[in-house]
Amino acid sequence: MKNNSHSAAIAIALLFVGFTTSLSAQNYPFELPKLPYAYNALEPVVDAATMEIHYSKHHAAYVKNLNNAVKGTKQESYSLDELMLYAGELDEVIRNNAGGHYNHSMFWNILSLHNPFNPQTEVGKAVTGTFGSLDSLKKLLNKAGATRFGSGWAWLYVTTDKKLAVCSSPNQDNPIMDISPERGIPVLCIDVWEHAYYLKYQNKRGDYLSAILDAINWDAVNKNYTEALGSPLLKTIEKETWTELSTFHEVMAGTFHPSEDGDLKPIRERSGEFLAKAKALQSGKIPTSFNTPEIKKSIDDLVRGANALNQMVLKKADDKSLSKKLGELHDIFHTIQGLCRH
Ligand code: MN3
Repeated sequence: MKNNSHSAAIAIALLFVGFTTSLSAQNYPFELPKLPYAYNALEPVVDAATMEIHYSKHHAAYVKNLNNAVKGTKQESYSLDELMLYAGELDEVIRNNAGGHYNHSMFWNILSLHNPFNPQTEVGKAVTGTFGSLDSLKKLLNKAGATRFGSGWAWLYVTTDKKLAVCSSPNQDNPIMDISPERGIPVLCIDVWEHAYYLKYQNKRGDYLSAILDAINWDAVNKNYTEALGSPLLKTIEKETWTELSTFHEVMAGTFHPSEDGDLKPIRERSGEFLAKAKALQSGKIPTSFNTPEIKKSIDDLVRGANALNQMVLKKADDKSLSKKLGELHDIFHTIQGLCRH
């Protein structure tokens, strides 16, 4: 569960760094973005009829269904980023349509017949450095799209280590989503749903992929790439994928919040586990952005405190002292975790 403080924290974070990517910062009611070109602009790679149906029917339906699903729910206060970040907790209708809206909005923007690959740009250097050449990247994207069973997407995305990587996703999922096995910020996407190519290419998904990979707007991809590198969303994903932190967080939430209501039974039962999870946090790999002297010190303090807390439980300390100690540890934890989502 979560409260508005989390939304507020993200909003402030976005404001603070001047991250104004219109798509990510979007809130309910969501709107169909204007198509940045005419329906026939990508002929002969994408025929005008496919483009018109894809944009004005399919994408428009994702936006409409998303708004209908969100209306009157707590998710009215979520940004589009948050709907994807916490997709696993949300209604499947919201997950599918939020993904559909985000994915198609990016897709229209990264297509063009007039903005070829430039090895001198930031993304150009990263593509060459990571994959060896544009051709190697195209082969990987082609394979990712061709081997995705059923409907889905092929992705080029920035990982939490700020590297480029390729993956595919089913349905309308994408790497921002918490349910995705590959996490990061997408910079290029290819729709491999049949509705994206069937009129012109019929069942020949490989032909469609080869053609569309030659119709990428590399200026737009470069912009997506440089924005992704500095995006607070990437740091959020980095934190969310810090396994030892979320495991510790689970024990903290399950013991501290009952103690606030005067129930010390959970911490009395779980103080050993609490200490073990704090030690796991200390010995595990700290993600790059969080690997600072301050956070390392907080983790050390947390382990020391968890040890003391465990000793107090073993010596059957009274509720008041246990509650005080747990409160101190919760404060320390928050210097690592930032604002809680519960
Ligand atoms: Mn589509």
